[in-house]
Amino acid sequence: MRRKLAAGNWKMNGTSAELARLTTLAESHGSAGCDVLICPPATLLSRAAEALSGSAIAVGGQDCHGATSGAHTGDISAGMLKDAGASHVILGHSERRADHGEGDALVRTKSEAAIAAGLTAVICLGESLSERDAGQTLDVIGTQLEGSTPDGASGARVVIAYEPVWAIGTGKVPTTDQIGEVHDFIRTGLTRRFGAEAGDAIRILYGGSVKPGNAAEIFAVSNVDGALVGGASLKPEDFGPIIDALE
Ligand code: G2H
Repeated sequence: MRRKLAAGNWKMNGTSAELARLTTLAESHGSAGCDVLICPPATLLSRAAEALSGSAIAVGGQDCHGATSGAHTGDISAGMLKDAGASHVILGHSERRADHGEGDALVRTKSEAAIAAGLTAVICLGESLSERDAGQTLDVIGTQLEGSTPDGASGARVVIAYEPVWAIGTGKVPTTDQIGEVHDFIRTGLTRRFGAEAGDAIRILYGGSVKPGNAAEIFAVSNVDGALVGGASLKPEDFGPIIDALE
């Protein structure tokens, strides 16, 4: 039985002033009936970990470098994230793929680095609107899944997030049939590659305009094991009800 996961991706939002929101979230959802993860900007990571330390809410990074250390100005290694208090890291988010030209091979290298450092990699996949309109969704997802996921993936160390690019921050959400089709397809791909036991243990999150008002409907879809939430994770009054819908 896969434990559900509500993951918040703060993206490039938040300064010290917003740390109080984590204390509020810890008070209301510090021991929820599902796993809860907050991925703040790297600048807040250690203080977020401190603010959440008395709770079961985990903290994660939003990206890491594929190397353990060295001459990579501006980058952060997986080990550094772990040292700052992270247990997870989001990798291959479509905003990284678009803004920084990240491809599947690099995402896979980063995932391997994350796992080697003891982190759980939250690997993001998603098709663009033109790819969906061209009927290429499953081909795109299959290629990204194969190329971005490291060998030997396990439920403890890998989470997949399906995030259709056209649904991110737009308020547009796929139908439950569309979500179910892709999540079932990813599940089949995972069990084929990693075997029935490991493939069945890897959680598959949905991401893209998840809100308190649509969360329950999305979470009822087969093979949806939780959500990767952007905008609605920034405020406890929005993220709290999404966590409640998962419990
Ligand atoms: C997709 C998601 C979080 P939002 O990027 O990863 O963002 O919920 O704002 O669409």
